[in-house]
Amino acid sequence: MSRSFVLSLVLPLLFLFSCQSNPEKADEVKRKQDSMASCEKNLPGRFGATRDTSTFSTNKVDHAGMVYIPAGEFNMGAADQEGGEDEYPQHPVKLNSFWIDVTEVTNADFKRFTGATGYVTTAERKPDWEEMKKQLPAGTPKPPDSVFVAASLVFHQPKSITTLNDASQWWSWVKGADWEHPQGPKSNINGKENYPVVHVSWDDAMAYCKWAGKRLPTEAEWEFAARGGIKNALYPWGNEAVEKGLSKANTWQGNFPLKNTGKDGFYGLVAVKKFKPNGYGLYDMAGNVWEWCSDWYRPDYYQTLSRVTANPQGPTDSYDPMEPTVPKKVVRGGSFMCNASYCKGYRVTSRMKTSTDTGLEHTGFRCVSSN
Ligand SMILES: [Ca+2]
Ligand SMILES: [Ca+2]
Repeated sequence: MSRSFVLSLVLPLLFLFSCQSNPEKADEVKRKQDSMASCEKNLPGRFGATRDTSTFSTNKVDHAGMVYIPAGEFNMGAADQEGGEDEYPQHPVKLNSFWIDVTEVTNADFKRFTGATGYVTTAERKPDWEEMKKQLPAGTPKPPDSVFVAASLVFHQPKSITTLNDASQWWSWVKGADWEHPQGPKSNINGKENYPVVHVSWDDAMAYCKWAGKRLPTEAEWEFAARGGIKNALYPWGNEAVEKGLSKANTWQGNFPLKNTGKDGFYGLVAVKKFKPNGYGLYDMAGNVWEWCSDWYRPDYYQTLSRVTANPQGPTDSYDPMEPTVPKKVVRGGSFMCNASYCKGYRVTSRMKTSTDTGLEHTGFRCVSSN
């Protein structure tokens, strides 16, 4: 069964918006409205059940490859006018100290994990209709069995598009795509040991963190770390626009998604540590891959935090107005596909959300530990 069938099956059930941005003021209003949705909204999730990891042995955390972030207080959320509605209001947050991985978790890291545990990722398993039903309107008929194949979402650069509001024009549901085959069954990760692992669902990331004796960062920890100790900057490196001066992050240059000039040196994913780290010594907090956080996503969460909040854990439930039936977790930092004309995910305050069972070619993670 073709991927287009799967997409045509699922996509019409959902709303099609984008987080397109535009420097023109008239479009800015629309951008802010659209930013309530996500850059990858309306794409099919994996609809898989969470895997039982209770039998995993948990390692003692190894601080090699991590940095210590001292306890502190900061203003979380956007102070400028460029953010999506979910980035406001800015509010004071106080955090305990923690350790965080210097880089995104790499393929080599993830291979050690699967080798030790035999873990099979969500993308490598067939979707489960019983789980899928929960995310679809009542009465949706069961698709043919041929739809239920192990697959994941792969980016392809289209020759033309009709609108930026339909992400299915550049995302394909590819049978056999997974972390070891990022573009499909004929691709591999040979020589890409230091690339960030991708096609990992939130469940996969949680399983890895558990095995490593670590955990996923809260959204607040992630933002605090991304800011690199600079007060109220827009990006991990400060306030200079990503396009100005030396390349600062692996993003997209040119007219997304039709043309990527590769001015930053890289068209797609790249090995970690190719750009200068931020003030805490953290690499790729902007760009390369989006990074899973532990928090559920709600666009109104910041509105509930008016006073100084200590160690916020996110809302108790998820709500994405664009896809109310689909539970979603926060992802942060943007990816190699982010561009000012479409989605400034590399802003330190930019929030995006993805369903917990979805793997994508541009989404990975890094871990933290409290001690
Ligand atoms: Ca790039
Ligand atoms: Ca990143």
